[in-house]
Amino acid sequence: MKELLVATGNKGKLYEIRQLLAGDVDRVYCLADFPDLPEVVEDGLTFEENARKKAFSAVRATGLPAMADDSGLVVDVLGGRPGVHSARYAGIGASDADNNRQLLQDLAEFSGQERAAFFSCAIALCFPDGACRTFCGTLHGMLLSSPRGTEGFGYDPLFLVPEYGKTLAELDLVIKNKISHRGQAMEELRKFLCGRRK
Ligand code: ITT
Repeated sequence: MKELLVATGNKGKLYEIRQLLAGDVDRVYCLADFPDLPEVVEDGLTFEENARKKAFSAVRATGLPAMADDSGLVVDVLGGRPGVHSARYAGIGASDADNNRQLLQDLAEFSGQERAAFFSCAIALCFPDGACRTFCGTLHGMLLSSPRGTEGFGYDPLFLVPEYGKTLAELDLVIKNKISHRGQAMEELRKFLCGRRK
């Protein structure tokens, strides 16, 4: 693919997506290249809905093909929260540290299997002609009661991947990108791009 706008304001996501796109797109643009794009209200009920909203808004404003990622953490014992509200769990403008603190507080009374959770990611790839495809991925794990590790972003320091005995913030990005919700969705997207080239 010649050019693609990655429509995310989240630096952690952008870094991961750039690594995952390496070699598949000649020119990757990001939102910093288009400072005047309109804000998107993320009021969809699903990750997929929000991803499409963000990607289409970027396509309309720039005329470029665009992809957007909507993702979050889903915790059964919290009724699926923070879910689509993961970025603002502790309130509008909350930092990753604020959200992690909120999560630990809400999970304080739960232990063992009750602390199971999964990350979910939907990536929408939309084109100026109105075509749009979405790709999804999930990663299951357990939530710790204190943070571990310094890599990654968001809830990574609390999210233990049992197969590795490490949190996502303790894993190398190469491994995170191989197993993560985002990595899986991007793998599907790359297969789609590969199919279009044939
Ligand atoms: P954009 O909408 O601009 O892409 P955002 O951070 O607002 O950025 P989302 O609405 O999709 O994005 O919220 C995703 C939140 O879910 C993110 O802020 C993290 O708190 C969490 N999250 C998603 N993927 C994650 C990952 O791989 N590791 C840790 N936390 C993650």
